[in-house]
Amino acid sequence: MTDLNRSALILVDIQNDFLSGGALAVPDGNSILKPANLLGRLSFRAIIATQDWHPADHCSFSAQGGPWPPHCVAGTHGADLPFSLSPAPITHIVRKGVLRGRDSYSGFLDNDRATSTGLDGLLKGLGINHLVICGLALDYCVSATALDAVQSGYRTEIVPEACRGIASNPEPALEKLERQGVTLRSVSAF
Ligand code: VGL
Ligand code: ZN
Repeated sequence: MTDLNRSALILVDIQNDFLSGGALAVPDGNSILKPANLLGRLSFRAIIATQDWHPADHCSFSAQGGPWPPHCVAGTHGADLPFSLSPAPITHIVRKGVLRGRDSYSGFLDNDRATSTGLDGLLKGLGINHLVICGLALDYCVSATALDAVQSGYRTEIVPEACRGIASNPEPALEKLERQGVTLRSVSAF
């Protein structure tokens, strides 16, 4: 059992719109809920949920020329965490993509790479040096968050069974993450 005292669990964008029936549903996304809830029972120093949290006219939406259907509009059911994700252990919420003109796949930095969400400062303030990351979508927000975590100096682990991607084959995303210094760790290895 690892000492989780200086570790945080990062639950990336586990939101209704990325789950079954949502506006941008990730295939098989609901199967991450059970392993994510299991991880949430471990004694992490912090459990941080990121939320994609867009204004209704966000630049990433197709009506504004962006790549995605409207999703995770601030304050709507689609942007909420699902009831099936046990909210009790979540200690902090970090919202991203909150401004109309810029998107943020990573939980750390907006896609312009210039503006921070505040997550790094939050973690540093808590004395955290190790992150365990899971969520949706593996090939977008989970990957971007994990790569920034490595860049920011955290020991970074991904739990593959608690992630699903928009692409059906997770291997390319997982291989890229491993090449960049992310460790893959199964739920059963905690
Ligand atoms: C995401 C596409 C658009 C994600 C967010 O959470 O992976 N993907 N916005
Ligand atoms: Zn988004």
